Amino acid sequence: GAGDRSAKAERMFQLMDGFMTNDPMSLQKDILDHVEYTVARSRFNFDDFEAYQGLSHSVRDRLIERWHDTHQYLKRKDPKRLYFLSLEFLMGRSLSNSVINLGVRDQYADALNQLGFEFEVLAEQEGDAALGNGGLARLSACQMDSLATMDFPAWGYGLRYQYGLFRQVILDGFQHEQPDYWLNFGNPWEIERVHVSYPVKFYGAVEEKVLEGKKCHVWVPGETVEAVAYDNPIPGYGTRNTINLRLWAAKPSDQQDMEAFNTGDYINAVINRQRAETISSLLYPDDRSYQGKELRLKQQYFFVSASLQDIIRRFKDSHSNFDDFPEKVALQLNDTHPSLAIPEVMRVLIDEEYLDWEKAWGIVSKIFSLTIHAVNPEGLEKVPVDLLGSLLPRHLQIIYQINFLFMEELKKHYGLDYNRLSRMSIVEEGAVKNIRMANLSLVCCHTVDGVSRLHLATLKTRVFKDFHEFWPQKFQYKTNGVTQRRWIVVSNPPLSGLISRWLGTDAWIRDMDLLLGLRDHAEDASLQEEWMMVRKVNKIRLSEFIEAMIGMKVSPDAMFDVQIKRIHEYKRQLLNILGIIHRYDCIKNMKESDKEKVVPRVCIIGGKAAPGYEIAKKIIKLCHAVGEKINNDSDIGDLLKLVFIPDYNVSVAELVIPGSDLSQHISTAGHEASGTGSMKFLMNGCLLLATADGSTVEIIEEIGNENMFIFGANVQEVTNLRQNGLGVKKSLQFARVVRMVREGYFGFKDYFKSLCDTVEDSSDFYLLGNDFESYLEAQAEADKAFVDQKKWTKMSILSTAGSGRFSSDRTIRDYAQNTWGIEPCKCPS
Ligand code: CBF
Repeated sequence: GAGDRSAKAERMFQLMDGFMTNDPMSLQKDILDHVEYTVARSRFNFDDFEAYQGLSHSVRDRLIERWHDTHQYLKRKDPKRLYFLSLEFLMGRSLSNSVINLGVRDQYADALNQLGFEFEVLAEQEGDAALGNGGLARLSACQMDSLATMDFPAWGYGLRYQYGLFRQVILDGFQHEQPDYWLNFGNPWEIERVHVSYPVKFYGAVEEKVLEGKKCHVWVPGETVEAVAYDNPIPGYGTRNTINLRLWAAKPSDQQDMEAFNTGDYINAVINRQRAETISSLLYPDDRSYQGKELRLKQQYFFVSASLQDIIRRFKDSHSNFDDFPEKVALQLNDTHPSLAIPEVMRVLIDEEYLDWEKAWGIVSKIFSLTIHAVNPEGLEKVPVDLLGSLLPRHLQIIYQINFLFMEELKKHYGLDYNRLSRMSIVEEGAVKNIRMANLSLVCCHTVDGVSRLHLATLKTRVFKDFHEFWPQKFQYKTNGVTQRRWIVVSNPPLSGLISRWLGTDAWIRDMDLLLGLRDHAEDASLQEEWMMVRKVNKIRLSEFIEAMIGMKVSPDAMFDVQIKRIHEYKRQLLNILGIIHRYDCIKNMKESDKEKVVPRVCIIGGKAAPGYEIAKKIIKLCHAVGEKINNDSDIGDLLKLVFIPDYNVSVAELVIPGSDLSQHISTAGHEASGTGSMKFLMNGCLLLATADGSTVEIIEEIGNENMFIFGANVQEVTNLRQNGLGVKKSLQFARVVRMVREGYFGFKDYFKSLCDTVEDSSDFYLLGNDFESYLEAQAEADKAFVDQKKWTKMSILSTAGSGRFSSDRTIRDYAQNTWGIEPCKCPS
């Protein structure tokens, strides 16, 4: 009875005895208990990895406590919640970030010391969670951190891939891909929720029925798969709020294959059941093209359907009808990958909740918003109608109906302008009929965001020109940002401490605009000295890492010049390598006495090429071939080194960025939607060598041209050059370095031919030849500035000082106010 229940609750309360404590004894006991009972190793005999496991389970307990409290509190308050749907989250490691956000980093370090362990050493035991490809996926992770830190009532939803982004192995300079089975040694940061699972349907047919005098659609599926929830608590910094990232794994459904079992085909029935798990088995490793793959479409619908069942169940727990659904639910589509959520909500509201079309549409048109991350119309997702119709027959009907009504609306506005109608239609006619996922999203979302100011201009004038003319009010932009918790506090503790000392507060960790205060001290000799010391420490750490990774010794006194990101023609790693060849060629042909004037450089390149992207793979090979030549040339010595860092990932970035002097963001203007790597370097006081592309345009406004090295054609010039047929005059220097590659100076003559062809005269789409001269000039400016270390240090301080605008806290605040309409909801401490 009720009496029993309250007595039980009282007993539980006594047993729980308030929050977990963080004194050294309690922490040590927790860690050792987990080593003994969770990891099942003797507390008298365990190694670093087991200590890491015990440690992370102890941290996880503290996360869970806050996470429960946050959910209880939000349940009681019932604020409007944001649901962030993304197919990719690049979380990296969790341990250091968690203890910093929980405010227990030093307590754990002390507790471990007394046990004879070092926190830093144990933190190195953790593998990266790489459930994403690049910028878009790491942005999602940063945004989750900001949502939690600023107390927004938010959930992330995604897929729990068994294989994350492939491991890059370099053999003889060639990239090879190996599977990343990241769950091999368990994942202490997730909580399996076996009881939180939903059936997801595929294939089959739609039957029309009349129920209580009303025509209804009943989807009879051909296959059902179960989605099981895995929860990942995301702690905010300086708050008790801890939000949830819920990732779905596919498991066979109990309803599946009963017939086969009954007919005695036991073996095949078991094998068929295992097939269900393939849906969440792997992350597609291409960050640009997603076209027409059945498994990819299944993944998209699988995570969308499970998430929406979960969201609607939560809503229905405290609401009896759907009238205030838009006041309680904001659904964010991270690119068009989750856009099947739109027809799915329509289907649930009409076929399962029996709302009529107008009412359902009224709701749908108020809840969805979209962020576009692509710049190219060719990069937008399309799904063949046949594929969609066979996998999701009811959704195809709904999409056709949305399109029919949309076309009618357009006709009222534009008359029978068939060209415009066909451009804007959700259905693309042609030899293969396709559904244009971007058009579907644009029709149904109340807001469409670009990721930088320049990107929005591109969307308005090029990619979605027609849509912008029709619905100008839908289009906004929120310049991307990154979280300073991970990208300064976790990855650069010496700088973090230095900033807090000079500002007299660590409040900048929640309010990055405070960094502006550093401007007042930029010329202060003692700050400059401390700043240089911190940079030196980080450079030494990076040189040690390079030596451990590839066995090469590099001098921390040289300028560390870094380009780390996915390998793409538009990101122009090839321009960087050709520039390095030019530098090498100059030193080689220099008089011995002139060599003294050369600024020694260590050029560092890292990044993965999509497995099927031939040209990108050739760029990696070229980097190795050139490195082989330069690094072994005794005429060159320490004046120039070229290092390729294999298997670039989040934790490698955490180490490389703080140790960099100069970083390159050199995409052909108009091709990078935003770019976020630049912001991480900027925060860490690294100077940028960049084109006026993506969010660099806004970085220039904050930092000032004089503190950066900007070069190359701007967007307008790129357009003009292309309109004039690319027939630009190439410099002799450019022709020479390309010829060196073409003629086999670095070996592999035949292999590099097609790579050289991409930059020959009229085929040089990314305009390397056009920008080469100004690139070399910018590089020469960087050399000049580096010689004057005082000047360089001032520029470095001013870079950090002006980086506040590029915190994801600012981005998220803007989304909350202007796109999602959500308010903070702070759980009491
Ligand atoms: O908006 C985040 C990032 O997304 C991309 O990586 C993407 O579309 N996958 C863009 O290429 C970046 O410019 C952008 O910063």
